Amino acid sequence: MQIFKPVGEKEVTRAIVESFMRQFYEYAQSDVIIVGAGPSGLMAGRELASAGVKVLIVERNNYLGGGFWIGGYLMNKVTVREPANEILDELGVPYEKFSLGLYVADGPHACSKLIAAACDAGVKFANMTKVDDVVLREDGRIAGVVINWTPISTLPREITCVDPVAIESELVIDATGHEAEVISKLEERGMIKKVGTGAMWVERSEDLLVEHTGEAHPGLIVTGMAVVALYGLPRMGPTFGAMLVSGKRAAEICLQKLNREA
Ligand code: 48H
Repeated sequence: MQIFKPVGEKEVTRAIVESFMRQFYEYAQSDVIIVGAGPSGLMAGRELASAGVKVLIVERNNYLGGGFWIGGYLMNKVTVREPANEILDELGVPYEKFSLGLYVADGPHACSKLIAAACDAGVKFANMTKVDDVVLREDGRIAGVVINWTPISTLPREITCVDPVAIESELVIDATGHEAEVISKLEERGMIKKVGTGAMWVERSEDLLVEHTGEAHPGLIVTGMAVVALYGLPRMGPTFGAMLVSGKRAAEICLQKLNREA
């Protein structure tokens, strides 16, 4: 019995290499590079790509979704506070009302729907790829990021010393969560000061996060928990509405800067 077409090994290899290289070549110049595929980065990517922007999300892990798979305390239920449930509606994520203004969804369902929405909108991904540094121009503006395969950073220098490569974009979004990794690269050069994540205060944190989402440095927009880490805002624990709303806000700011309509 032969169910499948007689296609051999070299064709499979060529299909992967050719398709990967074509995309990598094309996205070496993107409109917007988003660092981090957590909820804020995915949301920003989905909004931008829906508006016709060429978006690449760079993610150091193999899996996408960041902390959105798990709600808190290793339990896979995620919560959002009103009005972020409207974004769950938009994404087609089912949820239940727990109490006034608080909703609960299944982490895997919410996260996979958000990833699918980003893919459907046209976002491209470079996963297993770590941003190691930024590209800076003479006016201090960020013009791209320096990347390497994630496993390279885990190998001892005696075994490997592989130079990274750089990719360019008009704007970069730092969506790397608590670590605020892109911001940290500027901090290492004395160009910005990261205050560090504040103590938990759910009711204040989410509004403040959305309010502070924006351009932190010329060419660099910051979203999600990276905003909290940069400005020393209170944290919110396992509730994700602000990540989604902040991602949307970051996309709106990018669209204004790129002079495009949503
Ligand atoms: C490539 C990188 C790099 C790098 C990191 O942590 P995330 O889920 O981030 P957010 O901000 O979208 O969501 C935060 C949320 O998950 C959370 O932690 C909350 C709500 N906490 C509240 C609280 O009080 O603690 O995703 C960040 C992504 C991850 O997938 C990382 O692997 C990735 O960024 N990343 N990718 N290069 N240098 N650094």
